[in-house]
Amino acid sequence: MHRKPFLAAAVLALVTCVAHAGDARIGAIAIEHARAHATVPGQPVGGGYLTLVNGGGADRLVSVSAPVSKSTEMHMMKMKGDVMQMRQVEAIELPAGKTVTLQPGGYHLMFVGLKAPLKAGESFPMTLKFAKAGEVTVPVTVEAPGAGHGMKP
Ligand SMILES: [Cu+2]
Repeated sequence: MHRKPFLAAAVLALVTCVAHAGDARIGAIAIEHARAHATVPGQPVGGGYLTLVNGGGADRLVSVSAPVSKSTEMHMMKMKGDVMQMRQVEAIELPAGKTVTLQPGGYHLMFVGLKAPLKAGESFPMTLKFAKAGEVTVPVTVEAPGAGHGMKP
């Protein structure tokens, strides 16, 4: 008799844990852990990271925008000899059924022309546009660099 309410509470707790800030979904694509690194005053650009889980057919991320900067670019980091180089890409391919992780050292987003420093603990909306799935706006959480998920400074 007392078991049912307890079970319901346990399930609710589980659901709350799984869906954390920075998550959204559009069609078969799940956007997980959208985050940006905090910046210091005067820093003109900031980095953005997220995980794209594509449960459907091939798609591509074709544009990104956020109100925190003049523009938002998609970048790829690559080693050229022993120098880390960054270049802008037109789109990020999402192969069918694959997970693509945007993280320091690989694909990432750059908020170019920041209007104000990004402060840890704050969040802002970011709109992602996929060629097939369409547009979705996700909340981005600002984290201190190296706060568990990023590259060490
Ligand atoms: Cu970059």
